[in-house]
Amino acid sequence: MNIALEALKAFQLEGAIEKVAPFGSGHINDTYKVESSCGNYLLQKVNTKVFQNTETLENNLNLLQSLQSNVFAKHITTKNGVCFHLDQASCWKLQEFVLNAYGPTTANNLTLVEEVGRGFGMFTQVTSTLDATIFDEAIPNFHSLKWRLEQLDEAVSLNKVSRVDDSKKLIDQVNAFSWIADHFNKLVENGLPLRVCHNDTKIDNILLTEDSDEFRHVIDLDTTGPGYVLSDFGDMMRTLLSPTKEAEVNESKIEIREGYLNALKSGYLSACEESLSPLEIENLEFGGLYMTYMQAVRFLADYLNGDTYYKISFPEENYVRARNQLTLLRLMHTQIFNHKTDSNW
Ligand code: GN1
Ligand code: MG
Repeated sequence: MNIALEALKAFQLEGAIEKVAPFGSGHINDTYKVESSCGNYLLQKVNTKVFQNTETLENNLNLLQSLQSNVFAKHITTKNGVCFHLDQASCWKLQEFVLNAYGPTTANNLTLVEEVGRGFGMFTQVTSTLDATIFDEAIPNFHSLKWRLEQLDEAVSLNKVSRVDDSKKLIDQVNAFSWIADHFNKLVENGLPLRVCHNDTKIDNILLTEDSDEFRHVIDLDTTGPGYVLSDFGDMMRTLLSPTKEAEVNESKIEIREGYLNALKSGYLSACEESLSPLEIENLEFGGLYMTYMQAVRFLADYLNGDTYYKISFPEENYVRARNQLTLLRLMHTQIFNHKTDSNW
């Protein structure tokens, strides 16, 4: 905790620090809740093995803040007037801890799903005035499925920790869905626009008001940058349609719940329909396949590489996560797409 206390000294905080404690369940960064005599904050230690270019993080966050929108939680700047503080070993940022708000981890009713959709829809709407090309990718190729598939191929051929034989079933399932990448490329060729995306719209990255579940802020903005609407709508489908968490050990609990997709879509479009093109609106649901597939590929590659990227809490966690994404993908494909797509799908 000492490193966190030390880092806090760099920020423009007035009150005396009373308590600093680990908070949340992100897979990449370390988060702490800070209680002080003049308010509470969230301090984040950014994983600089993953986010190697902190200048890009600073520029992208400044671009978002130039919108002066309360769709985003307020960040506290350092005494030097920047958002990110670099010390010898780490990179830190501080934001206000929003009172009477909570971050959902699963969605258990349609009203909540609609509200999460509306919140991320507001993000799409408010950022639609910005030119996506003035943002840099915080992590190069972050949502390039082509690159993610190449990474998986490499992990299979290197077989660093001898897990390939036991993962054959999942590798075959990934190969059977490779048409998703081709279909995505066709959409881009047909004019799917590049826009500013959050690029990590999983349910955990939104704050809602306690009791009323009303949208407060979109959080975890580090991956914001150029992208396609399929990413942001698709990651919500991936994390909202089933009641299960990513590492659910009981695969049979994964399901696509009745009415959830409609609620999500209606909440999302209520906030941003006017800024989307017809091609984007027609293909929102394909985003669910695209993102769930990409996440399966990423978890599986990490498992085969020996768990070097995502935090794990039990040895086979990345395998279980990849298996679950593939199960969810199959359910989406049969239940959402079979009645509305041609036989090539
Ligand atoms: C990571 O940091 P966190 O837990 O919000 C990951 C996302 C994945 C997600 C899967 C920088 O998000 O891309 O979709 O895990 N972030 C990064 O839960 O890789
Ligand atoms: Mg994140």
